[in-house]
Amino acid sequence: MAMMVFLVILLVVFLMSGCSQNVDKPVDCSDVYSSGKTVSGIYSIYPAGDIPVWVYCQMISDGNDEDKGGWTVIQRRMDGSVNFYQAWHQYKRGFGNMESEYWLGLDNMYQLTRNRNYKLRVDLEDFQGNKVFAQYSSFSVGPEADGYILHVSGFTDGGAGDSLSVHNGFMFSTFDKDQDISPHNCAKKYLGAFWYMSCHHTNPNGWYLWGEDPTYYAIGNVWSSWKGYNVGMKSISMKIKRVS
Ligand SMILES: [Ca+2]
Repeated sequence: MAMMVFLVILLVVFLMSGCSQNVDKPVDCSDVYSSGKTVSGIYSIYPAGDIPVWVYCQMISDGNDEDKGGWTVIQRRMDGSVNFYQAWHQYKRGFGNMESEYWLGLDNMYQLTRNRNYKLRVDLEDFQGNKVFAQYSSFSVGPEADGYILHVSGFTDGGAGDSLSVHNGFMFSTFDKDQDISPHNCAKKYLGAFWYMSCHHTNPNGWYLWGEDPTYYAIGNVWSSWKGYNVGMKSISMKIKRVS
C-alpha cells in the first residue's frame, strides 16, 4: 500500500513537471518578451510545439510606444557572410547563423502563422547609412503541399515603398524547385530563392552585391521601389510580430 501511494505521488510529480515545462516553451519572440526577457538576442522558440528553434528576437519599439518588443526575425542579411543560393530542402528547414545572416525556414514560418495572426516589417539599410522600412498588417505562409504560398497585405510605407504586395499569392521557388509563373527559372536567373512570380520586385535572398552593381540585372538583394534593381542592400531583415 505504501508502495502504491509512493508511485502515485511520483506520477503526480512527473505530470506536474511536464506541465510547467510547457509553460516555459515560448511559441515566438512575443512570448519571450512577455516572459520578461526584453533584451534583443538569440532565444529558443517552439513554433510547432516540442522542437526548439533558435532565432534572433528583436526587442525594440518600431516607433510607437504601445508597440514594443517581441519581433521574430525570419530573414536577415547584413554582411554577406552566408551563402543564400541554397536548395529547396535548406529553404524548407532553414539555414545560416543566428548571430548574423539566416533564413528561419518555410516550415517554421508555416507553423508560426498557421493558427495565429502576424504582421510583417521589412527593415532596409543602404551602404550610405540610410534606413527605411515597409510594414504589412498581415503575413502568413501556407503549407508545403500548396507550395508555401505567401499571404501578405496591408502595406504601410516607412520610406521603402511597396515591393512585396505584388508577390502575394505566389508559391516559393528555389533553383531546384521552379514554382514561379515565368517560362524561365527565376531562382537561377536572379540567383536567389523567393515567392517569385515572373520574376520579382524584390529579391531579399539574392546575391549580396555590396552596393550598386549593374553588371547582372536584378540578381542582388534589392528592393526595387526604394533603390531600383541594381543596388544591393547593406542590410535587409524581415521580422514578424503577433497581433491579437
Ligand atoms: Ca518557371
